[in-house]
Order: sequence, then C-alpha cells, then structure tokens
Amino acid sequence: MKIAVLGGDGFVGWPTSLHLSEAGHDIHILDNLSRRWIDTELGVQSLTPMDSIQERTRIWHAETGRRIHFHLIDLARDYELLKGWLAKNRPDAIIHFAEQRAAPYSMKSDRHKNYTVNNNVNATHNLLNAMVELDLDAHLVHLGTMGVYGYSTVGAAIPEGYLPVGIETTDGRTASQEILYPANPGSIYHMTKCLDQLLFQFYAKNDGLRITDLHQGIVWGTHTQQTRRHEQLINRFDYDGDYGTVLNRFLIQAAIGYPLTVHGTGGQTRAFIHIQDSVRCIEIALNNPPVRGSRVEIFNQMTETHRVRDLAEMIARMSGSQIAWLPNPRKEAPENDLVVRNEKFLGLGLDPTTLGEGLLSEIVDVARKYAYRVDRSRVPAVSAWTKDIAAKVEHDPEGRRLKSVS
Ligand code: USQ
Repeated sequence: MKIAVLGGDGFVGWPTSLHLSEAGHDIHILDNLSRRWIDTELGVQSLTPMDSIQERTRIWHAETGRRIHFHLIDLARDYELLKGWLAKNRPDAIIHFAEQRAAPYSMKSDRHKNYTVNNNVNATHNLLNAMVELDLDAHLVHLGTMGVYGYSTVGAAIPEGYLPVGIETTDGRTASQEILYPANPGSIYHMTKCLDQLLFQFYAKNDGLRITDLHQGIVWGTHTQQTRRHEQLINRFDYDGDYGTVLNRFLIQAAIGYPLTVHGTGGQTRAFIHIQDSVRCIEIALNNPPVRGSRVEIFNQMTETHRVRDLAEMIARMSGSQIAWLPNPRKEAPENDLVVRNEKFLGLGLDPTTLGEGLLSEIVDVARKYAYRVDRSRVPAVSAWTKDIAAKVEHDPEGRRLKSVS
C-alpha cells in the first residue's frame, strides 16, 4: 500500500513508519517538524540523540534498501499544499498522528491552549475536508486517546467506543441505541481528541469516509525492532515535565538517581501499551479497514492498566530509588479504578508485551547510556491545570523552587 504517515517524525509516527516500510509498504511522511520546534521552545531535548528526518530516512535506506519519503507540510496551516499532495499521490491509507499530544503542554498558558486547539482540530478537519473534495477513498487511521472517556469508573468496563443505551420513548417503549461513549476530557489536549471524534462521526455519516480511531493508552518503552537496527534510527524519548509520560519518566528518573515524581497519592489508574505493540496495532488496524458507508471503527489500543503509585513502588524496588510524593499540578481524580475492554485487537492477533522486569531494565539501561543529556531542572512538571493550583509554588524533589506558571 502507499501510506501517508502524517506526523511520521514523532514518538509513535517514526517507529510506525519504519515498521510499515519493513513490511513492504510505500511510506510517505508528511510532517511540519513542530515537535522539534517545541523542544527548542521549551529548551529541552529528547533523552536520545535524534538526527534530522532526512538523515534518519537516509540511514534507513542504507540499512534496508527501502525508501521513506519526507514532505514538509503543515496540515493545520497549509490546506492547499496538503490537498495538492493528496491529489497527486492518492495514498491507499492515511495514518494521522499530526497533533500536539501532551496534556501538560496544552495547559501551560492561554497561548498553548489556543495552539493545541487550532493545530489539532484544523489538522484533522483539513484532512477530512480534502479527502472528500478529492473523492479519495483512502482508509484513515487516527491516533486518538483513552482520555476521551475520562478515567472514572462506574463499575463497568469501558467499551470500544460505543455504549449501548436504552432510551424511553414517548409511547413508553425502550428504544435501544449505540452512542459514542460520553466524552470526558481532562485537559485541552484530550478535549481536541474528543472534537476529532465528532468530526469523524460526521464525515463517515455524510461522505462515507472509511475511518478507524485508535483510543490509545500511555505508551511506554522507546525501542522497536526497527529502531534497534541502527544508532541513528533511534526513537525520541521524552523525560521533561511536559512531554515525558509517567512510566518512561519513572524509568529515566530511576536511571539518573532522581526521586520518582508521583503526583498526589499516585492513585490514578491508567491504561498502558508498549511502543512495539502500538506499531503492531496500527498495522492490524490498517489490515482491517471498515467498509465504505459503515460507522467509524473504534479500537481501545491498550494492553494493561496500572495505578501510578504501584508503578512507582515497583520501579523503586527494582532500582533502589526514592519516591517523591508531590502536590498534583493537574486537576484529576486523586484515585480511580479503570477497567477497559480490548478484545478487538486481541481477537485480530495482538499478543501483548506486558510490563516485565526485563523490558523495564532495558529501558533503564538506555536511559543510563544517555543520562549525560538530561537537564535535571527540566524534570519537574510545572504546567498547572488551574490558576489556583499554579499559585501554590512548591519545591521540586531536589529542593529547588518550582516556577509558578502564569
Ligand atoms: N503522573 C505522575 N507523575 C509524573 C507524570 C505523570 O504522577 O511524573 C501522573 C499524572 O498526574 C496522570 C498520569 O500520571 O495521572 C498519566 O500522566 P501522563 O503524563 O503519563 O499521561 P497523559 O497526560 O494522560 O498523556 C499521555 C500522552 C497522550 C495520550 C495519553 C493516553 O501524552 O498523548 O493520549 O497519555 S491516556 O492517559 O490514556 O489518556
């Protein structure tokens, strides 16, 4: 298949591009390199040294003989460029990763809220709009998030996208219907993914677009089979308070002897998936497109759930690290349970890579190797969800005063 990977320079986009290229597909990355600009804005860098996208694709070609093409296009701003590219290339499938993906970054300031909404919603809408205009019957696979559901549990498992409900009719019957599971975003970033869901529902219904939305949990790990092939194919690995996600942060913190930064009581339960499974799931979704005219296909892309403090305690035991119980910069339930259904991917052959000491230690080893690149002052999470929370200036686990976010 000819596949356009929008956002193919990012944390999941890059290993997905390599995986699909190795599987024999013709890969075209469309990316505006915004994630690299955000590193510059924040003054942080990936723990792992990343080459330019052109250099990465050159190395891939030298290693495998396969070409990955790169096109510098901003989906949110360059509608005509995007449309022109799609018209000329007419891909069989499009994978859409091209969104600002960090909740703390989206909550940093009013400017960051605007940026996240404008960027994410426009990128998605521009793409859908262009597909309709061009009569492009490509299968669109979108990377969404488990966070569209919220994380509270009513004592029932979260279904894969749709909730069966009974509605009392005016003549006293009960009509059954399947509705999108009620959206309950916990950040501006998560909210944009909820808005994406509505755009997908409309374009599938109105124009018959074939769309798969992947509700992914928190990704952990950094290497996949392909990124291991050459030092310069390495994936990015974020540790800072905005882009680092919880398990990867704890592993890096363990590697550099930094206290593990648990927010609040660490009672938040979240869904997780290893990066290798993430790219496999995307391939499975690509191989199982919905038929034209059917509703949006939704998968829960996660393999296990864990409570944050259990993860911290496990890594502390494994590494001898201390745990720092910090005031929570986010507005979220202090404790929640989470039960998630994921039978669809399992039924299509996903064999989950679950959290095991072997893989965790491998990640700690990667982190130790590049520990010299870590700026410890960028480890604390300083983006606060509300002005009230921001006003509580606290100290980081190493005794430094944290900036209050204005
Ligand atoms: N947390 C800590 N300590 C830390 C970092 C985070 O206790 O040092 C806590 C947070 O307060 C939160 C939980 O860990 O309760 C998860 O935070 P996270 O930063 O790992 O994940 P999140 O902000 O939810 O976002 C990440 C990705 C996002 C993806 C989402 C999937 O950045 O792109 O959509 O995970 S999900 O969490 O299932 O919504």
